[in-house]
Amino acid sequence: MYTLYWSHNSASIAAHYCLEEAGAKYDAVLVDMGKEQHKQADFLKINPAGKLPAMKLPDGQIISECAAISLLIADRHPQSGLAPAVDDPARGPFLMWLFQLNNTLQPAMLRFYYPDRVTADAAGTAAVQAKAQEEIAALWGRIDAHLGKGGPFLLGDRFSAADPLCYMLSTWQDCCPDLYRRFPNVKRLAAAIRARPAIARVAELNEVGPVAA
Ligand SMILES: N[C@@H](CCC(=O)N[C@@H](CS)C(=O)NCC(=O)O)C(=O)O
Repeated sequence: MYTLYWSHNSASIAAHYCLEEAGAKYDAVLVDMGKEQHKQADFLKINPAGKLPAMKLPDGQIISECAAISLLIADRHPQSGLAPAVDDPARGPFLMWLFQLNNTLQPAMLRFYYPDRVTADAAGTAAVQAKAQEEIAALWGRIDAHLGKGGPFLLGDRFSAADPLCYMLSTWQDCCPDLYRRFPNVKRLAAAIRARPAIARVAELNEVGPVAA
């Protein structure tokens, strides 16, 4: 049994989607970011970084980082088809998308949401956000162009654990207003993911406000 520590509309959603898609047995423990519970002593014992998601494995180990959790679930539940096998030609593109989303797009988003962590100049946060928005739009533009060549998923017609991560990030639109109008192939991916029954179950639990897809 896994234990996922989650909060509404946070980076826990992608891991949550993968658990549900895999049909894994898990408990979901709400750590309400709206109430700053992720900075309180109880949760800091689980993840000293005070960030979500975190997941306890059946052997008691705790792991964080939504892409790492997603990949671990995929590897431990191969019947779910969430990840191409290590010798599958699709494994390389799969890893590339998973890492690019987590390592390039998401950090640009975090610069937008936490600009005061990037500059010591309180007057400089608006410029940090403007630059982050530029980068985020350029990254979505490249993802959209890739999806336009095939899709609806990042690996073409093959769903993988990279797609829920992409969908999750596409719902964070404060940093990229009007994303689905500007990037219609991302919108198509979002609609295809949101239509999956396992995703819908988790999305309904997570969504605290309207999320367009
Ligand atoms: N790279 C990490 C990012 C985790 C992250 O920044 N999560 C946000 C919620 S979306 C958080 O916990 N923020 C609180 C903070 O940074 O203080 C991941 O993918 O899991």
